[in-house]
Amino acid sequence: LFPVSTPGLTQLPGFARGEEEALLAAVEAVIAMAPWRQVVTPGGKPMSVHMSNCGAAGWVSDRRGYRYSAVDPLSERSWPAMPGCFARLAARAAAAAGFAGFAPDACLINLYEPGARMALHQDRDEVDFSAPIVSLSLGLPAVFLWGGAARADKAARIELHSGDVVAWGGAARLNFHGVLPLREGVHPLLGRRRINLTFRKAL
Ligand code: MD5
Ligand code: FE
Repeated sequence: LFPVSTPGLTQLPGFARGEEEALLAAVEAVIAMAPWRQVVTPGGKPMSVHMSNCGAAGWVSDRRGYRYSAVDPLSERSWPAMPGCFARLAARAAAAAGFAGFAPDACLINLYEPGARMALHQDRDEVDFSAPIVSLSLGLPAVFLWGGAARADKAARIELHSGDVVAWGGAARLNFHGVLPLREGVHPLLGRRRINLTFRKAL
């Protein structure tokens, strides 16, 4: 495990350290309104990660496909508003990574318990690929797979810890990436969980 810098990928280790408790409280407030759910892929398989969203749009998946929706299919109401501490952190991190003026309109919240993983994929459901994506990790550490423009490109492994932020855009915006199965562990604040927030400009 080693830090990598690829064109378009910036790691900001510990960028949110010290804010984790406040950020977690904001996550829990969102989850009280839009609870965790396990979505199915268009192929019909449930993902091992549990998800929710906040902001003007949320990422959803079902038998019909992947897309952003202004409405939570569980409640049939708008997603919870993006907490101010999320939007501010995302904008500060994006600016530090060279993407000034980033204003996310969607935040996908992923919950990993030991064994949960995310297969190699591209994030391509957003309308405008010129905006970066900013990711915040909370809780148990995870090994992130950072691939290239083609699925077959060899992926680097990056360990992400609680409070780490990663931003990617430009030439790397459509790179393949994934998360290895979460290892067993207990985090002082989150217990047996990892929560990952990805801030996006979806619309
Ligand atoms: C996660 N989430 O940790 C992962 C990785 C997703 C998703 O991929 O679509 O919800 S977000 C961390 C990340 C770091 C650096 C680059 C990229 C993603 N990327 O190229 O997309 O729950
Ligand atoms: Fe992704």
